Amino acid sequence: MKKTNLSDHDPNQVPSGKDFRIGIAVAEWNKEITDALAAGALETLRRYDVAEDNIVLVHVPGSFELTSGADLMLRNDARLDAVICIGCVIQGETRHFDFICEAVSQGITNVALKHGKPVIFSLLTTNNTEQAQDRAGGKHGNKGVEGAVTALKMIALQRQLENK
Ligand code: RBF
Repeated sequence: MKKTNLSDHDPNQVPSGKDFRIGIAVAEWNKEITDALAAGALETLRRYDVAEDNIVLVHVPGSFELTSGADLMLRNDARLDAVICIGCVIQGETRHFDFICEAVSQGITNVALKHGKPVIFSLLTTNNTEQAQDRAGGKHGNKGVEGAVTALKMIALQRQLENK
């Protein structure tokens, strides 16, 4: 499976992550998909110079836990500049899909505002597995790559605005 779609972003527009420290929270539900998204994010952080020691990856059971996972990471590691939340919610026959998607999108927003740091929404919300595969290294690229690029851009913006 192709893991990146680098045409999605212009490398010249991506800041170096040389002194950035970035967390990645990965949901274990739909693991084949979330592993591919995480691989895309990791590859991208390394490509833009984030040091191996400055990438902190944890797993949480499901996407619903991404919010508390990100909060725990930021509370316990003051040096983290951002957290990328990776999950995949696939529509089923019951209403769980709506509840999980709503909780995660709202939850991630709250965690970002509470800590004053970027928390990135790399959550696939699809009708079926094929749509998820298409976005996890398939024909629509890899949303993990985009999540990593977004984290780098948001950290750079924060530093620029805070004059660090
Ligand atoms: N977590 C996911 O990351 N993706 C899913 O597609 C998903 N589907 C679920 C369907 C049902 C009916 C339930 C009860 C949970 C599902 N979860 C899914 C797990 C959820 O994110 C969380 O881990 C559990 O609800 C425990 O809080």
